[in-house]
Amino acid sequence: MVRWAVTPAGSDTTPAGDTAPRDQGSLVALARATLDGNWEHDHTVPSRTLYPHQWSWDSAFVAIGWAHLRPDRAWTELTSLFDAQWRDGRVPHIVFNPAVADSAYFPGPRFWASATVEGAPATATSGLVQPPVHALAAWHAYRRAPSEYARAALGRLYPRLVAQQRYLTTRRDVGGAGLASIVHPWESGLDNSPAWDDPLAAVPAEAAVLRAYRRRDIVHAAAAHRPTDLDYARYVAIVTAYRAANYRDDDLIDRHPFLVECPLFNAALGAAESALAHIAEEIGADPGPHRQRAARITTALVDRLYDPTTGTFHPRDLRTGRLTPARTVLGLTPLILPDLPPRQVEAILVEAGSPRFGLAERMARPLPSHDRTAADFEPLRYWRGPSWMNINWLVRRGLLAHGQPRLAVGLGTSMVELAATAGCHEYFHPDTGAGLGSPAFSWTAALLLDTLTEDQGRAPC
Ligand code: 2M8
Repeated sequence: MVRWAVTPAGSDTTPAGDTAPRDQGSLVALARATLDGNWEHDHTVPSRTLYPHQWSWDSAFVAIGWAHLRPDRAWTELTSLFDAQWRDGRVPHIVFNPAVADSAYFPGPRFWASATVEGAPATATSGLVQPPVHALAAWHAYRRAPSEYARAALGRLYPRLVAQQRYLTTRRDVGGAGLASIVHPWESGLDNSPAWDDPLAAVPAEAAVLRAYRRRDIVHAAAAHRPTDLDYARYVAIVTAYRAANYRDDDLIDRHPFLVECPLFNAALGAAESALAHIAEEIGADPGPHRQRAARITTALVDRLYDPTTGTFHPRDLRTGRLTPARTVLGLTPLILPDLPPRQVEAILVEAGSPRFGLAERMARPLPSHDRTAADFEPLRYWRGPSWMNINWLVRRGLLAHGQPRLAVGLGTSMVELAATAGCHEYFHPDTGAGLGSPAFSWTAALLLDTLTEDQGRAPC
């Protein structure tokens, strides 16, 4: 069990008025209450207010948390998500709950109009995807709570995970170099990251477009923490272009306004193949092709997205052919690839340990989402500075995979302290640790549980 020094009550890191729990038992209880409160018959909503449907990569992280409390729900969560998989293999980034009003979230099911598209499921969904962390999560959840029931569920999920990979590695290989492209910042999961500023600025749009719609996010969260109206107008313009072509992926290079190879998305793609190799072995399938694909993706990621002059990974904008300049936390995430070459592992450790991110054996706060020293670092605006539990959890897995248990302990301790002090918020002020966004956020609870209850120095599954 992890031991950590909880910040004493009344210290300057305690947000005013917060009644945060202080010991391991009450932290587990808080995480359980958060997940229970967000459970919705066959899935977990990220947040009751801001995100009242099922989100793709949220469900993957959440399944890891359920594996600690109710393994049956871990498998129900992943199964309900994959029940909405499209015929081409894409796993939609949102699965809409028909019992929730269309107006509860923007853009809602009417906007996406998936029912009119051939190959879409009966349930309304978006047409985009999110980072494919599901195989990694399924394997992790299985290792946390193995059973006959879990093995059978894993076996049923396997062909669907394989189909998801096939979609991403074929139809989305727009650059033709073995990496998947994202077609919208929402597909990155780090929607508002400075990494997308340049490619997004090239998308024609006017904030006035939004007069035709009603943003729901700024009803539930401070507008100063969320993307601007102009960003949202561009988000809408990109979806409108993709939807007009029935979410098809052929000829994207000739017609789509946003096409980027993202380091996190592709690191997840490669790590998924490594996880699928483990799953295949467990259920009696052939792990060989997964291992080969994992190696190919890692090589392509290093060739295409590693910049030796900055010593970190950057997204590549396929519209210009250039790497985007911002040094965001995305650059650290290829560490989750088990076969990342030592040179890039070392470079990531240097970048992570620099004042930009502050990774250390003893660290006050987890990694921020953007370079702390950058002029456009914004500690309150989502994905432009605040700390997030899921990204820290992924980097921590990478540290364990690459033989850095002491750094993993430092990072894990800072993650647990953050939630022990502020609660299960969506994200956190990277300096004060104050909770931001939704106050009862599912993946924060799930990954807090996972970090809290594991032996921090142990090698990863
Ligand atoms: C955020 O994204 C949605 C759009 O998908 C939004 O801003 O409305 C992101 O943080 C994303 O990574 C996350 O999956 C989603 C739900 O938690 O919220």
